[in-house]
Amino acid sequence: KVKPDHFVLTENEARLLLPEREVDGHKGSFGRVLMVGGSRGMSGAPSLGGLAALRVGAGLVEVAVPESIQPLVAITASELITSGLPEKDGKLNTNSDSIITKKAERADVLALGPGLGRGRGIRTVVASVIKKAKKPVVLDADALNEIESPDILKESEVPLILTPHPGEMARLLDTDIKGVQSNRIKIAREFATTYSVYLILKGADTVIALPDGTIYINDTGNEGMATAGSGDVLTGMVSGLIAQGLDIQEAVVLAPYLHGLSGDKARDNVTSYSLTAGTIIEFIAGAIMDLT
Ligand code: NPW
Ligand code: AMP
Ligand code: MG
Repeated sequence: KVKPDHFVLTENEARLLLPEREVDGHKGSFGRVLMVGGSRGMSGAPSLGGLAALRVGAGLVEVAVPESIQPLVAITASELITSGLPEKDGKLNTNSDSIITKKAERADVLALGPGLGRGRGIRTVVASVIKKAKKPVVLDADALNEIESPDILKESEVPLILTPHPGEMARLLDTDIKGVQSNRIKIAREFATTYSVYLILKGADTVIALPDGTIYINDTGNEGMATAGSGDVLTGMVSGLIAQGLDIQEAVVLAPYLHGLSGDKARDNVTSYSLTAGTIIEFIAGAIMDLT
């Protein structure tokens, strides 16, 4: 019997994966997300991620950003808890790593990357958090761009979830985008198995690779989602599902499905032209309603 090359999550399977809501649950039972990102000029990214985590059902989200932009993030939404981290020139400085790992101990999952910006300081922080984290870590955006060598992923004691777009994947592998796009499944599978990580390789037909080499391809979503901040929303969604106690292999398959379905509902309401990351967040509720 030939083993299938990949799986595609069906609507019924997605329905079964949605985390249960205990009727007597409190915000602690629905999980806590620590979203770390942001830099001067990119305060929106971690805020979008944090709001998306709340919309998939996380009980509590703390968004930790460079201290000078904390007030900016706080006014984006009163539902978000915010905190300031030590910074240099509007980006996290190297002293922030120990504060991040300490804060993460009180959370169920840490998301690192949206809007972080780039530079040597960020590189040091990312490496240190990967080595010291005691909770699952979702790595996205500039946290991926500042991984000096993927070998450091092997030093982690916790599950790592990576959510690169093709540009970030190409940087991680020191190759070009064409090379990534021409062989998405093979590249995703090799990376996930070599480094024992969960990999979500984004783009039309997002490829999800589990550490054992199993592949899912996501068939929800549309071109309207090629819009600033769309990936930051996915980071929040996967983190919010992990915080609620979903197995990581379930969360990495369900999050892209729900993200795409939310994007499809957003398109049906505002067109693929006018779709923005904020609209995807608005339609997470409609996507969940379809599954409940
Ligand atoms: P090209 O050149 O466009 O064809 P970067 P970023 C490529 C934050 N944000 N298929 C792309 O290709 C993020 O969180 C903040 C093929 C280009 O080469 C990050 O921290 C926002 N190629 C930071 O900005 C809202 C693809 O990748 C490269 C591809 C930088 O993130 C916006 C671009 O990658 C944003 O999220 C695809 N599907 N997708 C805010 N409001 O605060 C991407 N590429 O240089 O890492 O830039 O993704 O914008
Ligand atoms: P990022 O580039 O990090 O903002 O992520 C973009 C998000 O939008 C990812 O989740 C992509 O899978 C999704 N996306 C981008 N372009 C398309 C497309 N043409 N069809 C479906 N999803 C897309
Ligand atoms: Mg992104």
